[in-house]
Amino acid sequence: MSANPDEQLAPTPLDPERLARKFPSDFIWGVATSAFQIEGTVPGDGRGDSIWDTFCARPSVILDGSDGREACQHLTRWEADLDLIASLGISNYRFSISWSRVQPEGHGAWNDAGLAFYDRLVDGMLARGIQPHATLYHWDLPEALQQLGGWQSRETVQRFVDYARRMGQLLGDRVATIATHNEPWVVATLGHQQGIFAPGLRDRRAAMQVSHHLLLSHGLSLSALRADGVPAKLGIVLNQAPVHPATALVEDRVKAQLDDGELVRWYMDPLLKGGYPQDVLDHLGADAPDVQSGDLEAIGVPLDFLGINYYTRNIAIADGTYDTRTSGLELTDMGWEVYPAGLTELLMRLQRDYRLPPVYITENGAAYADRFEGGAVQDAARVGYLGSHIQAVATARDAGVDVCGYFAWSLLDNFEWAHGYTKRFGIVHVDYATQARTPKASAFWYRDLLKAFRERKGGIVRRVQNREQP
Ligand code: GCO
Repeated sequence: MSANPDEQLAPTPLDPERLARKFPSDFIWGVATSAFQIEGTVPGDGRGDSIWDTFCARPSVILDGSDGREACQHLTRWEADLDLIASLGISNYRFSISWSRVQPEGHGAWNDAGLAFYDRLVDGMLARGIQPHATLYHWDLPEALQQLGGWQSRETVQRFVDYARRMGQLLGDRVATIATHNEPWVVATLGHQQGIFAPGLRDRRAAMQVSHHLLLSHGLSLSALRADGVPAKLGIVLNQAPVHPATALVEDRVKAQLDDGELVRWYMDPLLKGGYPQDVLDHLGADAPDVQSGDLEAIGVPLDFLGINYYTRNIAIADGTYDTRTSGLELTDMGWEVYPAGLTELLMRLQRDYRLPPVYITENGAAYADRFEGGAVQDAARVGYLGSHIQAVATARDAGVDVCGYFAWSLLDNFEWAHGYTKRFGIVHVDYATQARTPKASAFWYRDLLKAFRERKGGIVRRVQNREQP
């Protein structure tokens, strides 16, 4: 039940004032980016290559043949970018650390210039009243570690723990949260099984071993950071979606169950239930990962928070592929269905099936073919997307799910992985020729929402009692 029953009669999710009142006063609003997608490089910055540099150099894997060398030049423009965040009234910023920038080979020597960059970045946020939320691994493994076997090798797990501890030492007392990994499913499945993301392997056995090593490195580094006394809240970020069968046919329903197992339960079960799902293990057979004794205990260490990235629902079809254009739903420029109800559905299902820690929506957003006209970008579709998904979060909260934060993806248009610079997810437009930043209408709408949130009266004060907030 909403505190203001009349609101349920007039659901206009785009009205900032009405929407703002649906959230408690301690709700966290932010915006997100990742290192490889925005930072770029400058000669002499000391950053080592990551697997994404190597991958981009392969012919035909990136849609526009681009790479991360320029990106948004955030490395040199970070102060103006933080000013921009502050000017929009956004008080939380989720960023990721490039491992090969701080430790070029992924083991051994540290790069002082890289350490100093994140040190200043975090201080720069705090000076502007922005809470930092760090992600340690957003897909950019140091290439030197890939040469030694990458995430297929158990050695990489220990390298990651060492890296995590160094970052804990450097930033752990100033950042609000530290997420170990961003979307391990993407790293394992798109990177090692489908081969469309770095490092570009097509080997299911490798992918599943990688998924286990990612989870193990999460658990071990989380325990190490805790033992080191790092005060930041510690967690992990998973990409999740409800999986719907394309038809009522039994084969599509069976496929949906398996897809859910691979996407959701494969990660949630070891983190929160102590083991991998049996149906997926059975399906994998000999491709199931080697799990050593003690691994599952290490992975299941309690989380301070769970980050969920949600973009769209998934459709399972036993034969062939699902064409989103047949759905009749509005599509984003990625061809993804706009399906906000899926976020509520997902959250309620997770709440039912797991003992959840506090949840943040760590990414949610949409690419549109924005037009820069008359010095502005009128991205009404993105406003609609964000508004309807924020409403979906409010609905899940009303149903009792402890969602305590929301981060829009993304602050800036940026390097969208295999799509290069052809897809624009930003609430701020980037002109790559000049690097000029122009807030889109969605940025102003988000600013207005946050302003209404800060100034609102008569909203819900606090639903979830007796819990420390990060
Ligand atoms: C993600 C990614 C982002 C993507 C976004 C849009 O974590 O999925 O973190 O890097 O840009 O999802 O595809």
